Amino acid sequence: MKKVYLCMSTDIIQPGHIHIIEKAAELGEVTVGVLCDRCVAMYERYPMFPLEERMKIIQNIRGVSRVVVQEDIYYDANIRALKPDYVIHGDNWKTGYQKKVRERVIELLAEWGGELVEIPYYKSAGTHLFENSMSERRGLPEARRQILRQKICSGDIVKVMVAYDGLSALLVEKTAVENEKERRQFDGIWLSSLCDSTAKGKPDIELVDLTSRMNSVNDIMEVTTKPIIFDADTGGLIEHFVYNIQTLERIGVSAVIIEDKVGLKRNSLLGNEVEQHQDSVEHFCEKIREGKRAVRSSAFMLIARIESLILDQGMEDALARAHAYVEAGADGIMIHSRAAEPDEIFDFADRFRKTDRDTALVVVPTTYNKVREEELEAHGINVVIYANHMLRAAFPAMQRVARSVLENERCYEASQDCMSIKEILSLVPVEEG
Ligand code: SPV
Ligand code: MG
Repeated sequence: MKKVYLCMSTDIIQPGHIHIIEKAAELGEVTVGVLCDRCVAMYERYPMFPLEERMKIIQNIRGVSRVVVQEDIYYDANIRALKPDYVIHGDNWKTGYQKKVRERVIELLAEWGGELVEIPYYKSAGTHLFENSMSERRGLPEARRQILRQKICSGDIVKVMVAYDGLSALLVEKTAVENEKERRQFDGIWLSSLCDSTAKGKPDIELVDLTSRMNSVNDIMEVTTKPIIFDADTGGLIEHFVYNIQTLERIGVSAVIIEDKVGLKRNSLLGNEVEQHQDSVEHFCEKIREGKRAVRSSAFMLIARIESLILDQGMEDALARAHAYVEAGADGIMIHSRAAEPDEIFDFADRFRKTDRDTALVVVPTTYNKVREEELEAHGINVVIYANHMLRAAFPAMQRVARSVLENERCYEASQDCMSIKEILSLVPVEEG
C-alpha cells in the first residue's frame, strides 16, 4: 500500500476537504497532519476548535487512516518521519506564503522519490457563501472577545496596533508581511483616546464624549473582524462607568482599559510636567468591581492600567496596586512607563509574575521603543500595544502635501507623494454580490 500525506488546518469540514481526502485515499493509505493551533492562527484565523478536537473530527472521516500533529507550516518533520510516496495538496498554493512551503515539499520528496500530487482547487456552489458567512461571524462581538482571550492564553505575544477610523482600522485588519518562516499580522486594534481625540482635532483630556467615541468604534467594527481594545481613559465616575461599560460591551468592544487617575485626565506621556493625580487603591478597586459586575459576557475583559511609574510613585506602589486590582477582579494589568529603556517594565513584569502567572500583562512601548516583542514575551508580557504610530505617520504626510500645494501654487509636486487615483479607487473595492 502506498503512503499518502496531507496537511489540514481547518476546523470546519467543507465539500472541498472531503474531495481531497477521497482523492488521497485513491492513491493509498492516508495520514493527515493536523496543523497546530499556533500555525493556524498565524496563517489563517484562530481555530474555533482546539487541536485535539480538530484531530478527532478528521480521524473520523472515511478514508483517513491516521492523524498526526504538524507543528510547523513546513512539512519537514512529518514527511521525513513518514517518507510518503505522495503528498497531496490543492493547486492553490503556488503563490503567496505557501509557495516556499510547496517548493520545500518537492525538494524533500525528491530525496526518496516521492511525488507531489496537486488537484484543482475544489469549489462547490456554497463555498463563496460559506466563506462570506465565516468572515461575518468572526466579526461578531463575542467571536472577537473569544479570539482575544484565546490569543492571550496561547502564550504568544498579542500584537495590537492603533486605529482611530475606518481606514486606519482597515489597514490594521489587512496589513500582513511574509517571510520564509511565517506570515505576520496584527492581532487586535487599539482605540486610543489620544488618537481618537487628535483625529477629531480635540485634546486628550476625556473631552470627546462616549457617543462620539462610539461612532469611531462602530466605523471600525464595520470594516474589521479583529478584537478591539478600547481606551476608556479613567472610566469617569463609577456611577457612569457601570452604564458605559455595558454600552461598550453591547456595541462590540472586546476589552476595556481604565487607568487609575482622577480629576482632569492628561496624557500619561506628559508625566509630571502637568498636574495629574492617581486614584486611591480603594476607589479604583471599587470601580473595577462595579465594572465587572455590570458586564454580561464572560469573555469581555476589563483591564486595569497602573500609572505609578508614570507619576514617579515607585515600583512597590505599582506592584501593590497590580495585586489589589487583580484581587478586585481585573482580567489584566496594563503597566505604563515613559522611560526611554524597558528596564522598569521588565522589573515590574518579573516581580509580578513571581506570584501571578495567569493575569494578562499589557504594555505600551511608545518611549522605550527599541524593545523587541520577543524580549517582552520572555518577561511574561502578553499584549503589546503600538498606541499612536498610525496617526503620527499620517499627520506629517498630510502636512507635507498641504505645504507643497501652498508653496507651488499647484498640486503637481504634491501628487508625487500621493498614491495614484487608480490605487485609491481600488483600495476599498465595491463588494460583489
Ligand atoms: C492612548 O493611546 O491614548 C494611551 C496611551 O492612553 S498613552 O498615550 O501613552 O497614554
Ligand atoms: Mg489614552
